[in-house]
Amino acid sequence: MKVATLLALAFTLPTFAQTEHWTYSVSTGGENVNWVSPTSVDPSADQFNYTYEITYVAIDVIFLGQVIGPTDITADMDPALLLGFGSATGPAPIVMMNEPIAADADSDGTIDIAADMYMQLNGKGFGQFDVTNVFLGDVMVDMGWPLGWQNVQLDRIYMDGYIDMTPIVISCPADVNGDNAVNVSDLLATIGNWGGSGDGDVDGSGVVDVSDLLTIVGSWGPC
Ligand SMILES: [Ca+2]
Ligand SMILES: [Ca+2]
Ligand SMILES: [Ca+2]
Repeated sequence: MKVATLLALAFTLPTFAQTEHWTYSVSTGGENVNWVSPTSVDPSADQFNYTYEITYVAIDVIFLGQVIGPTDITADMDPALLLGFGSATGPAPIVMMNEPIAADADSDGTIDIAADMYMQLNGKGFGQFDVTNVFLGDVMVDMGWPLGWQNVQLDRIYMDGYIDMTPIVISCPADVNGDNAVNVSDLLATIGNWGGSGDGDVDGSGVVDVSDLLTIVGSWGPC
């Protein structure tokens, strides 16, 4: 048991590639947005962990022929739309967001703003943010004293944000200690952590048990 414990301490976790942090700053006056990240990650990774956030939303409006803005409306947005995270099985493409939006911000019974928001890691490993079918209508806004509430035309919407993407490569899950071979060391490690979680849980079921042992035996040899 003591040997197995020592081995367990020496084990390495699956290879976590570096997280790519991609920032974007896009806007649309009705035209499509097709943003693509400047760098890519390995599209063949086994798993992708991601976080995306839209950190800033602002609008320009037209009132009496003048463009007014941008006005920050981030705080008025649905937080569930602005922030998302998850984990998806590779290979890419994976879809992070697929949201058709249609809002009646001034509650007058007509849609003021609509768009299809689509965020993915594309098949080549690049982050992609597409905003299509953009509709900018008119909306009642409080222009402040002395103008008060006025009907204005939405002219442009701005969105800034980021995507964090971490590709995870598990080249040989039964290789518990990461030495590129499945052998007795991996077997001992698994037995040493029997009934536990983490090291030796090669099938990712959350517990180290006989199915992990069978997987190791079935993957015996070099990776
Ligand atoms: Ca409306
Ligand atoms: Ca090994
Ligand atoms: Ca297991």
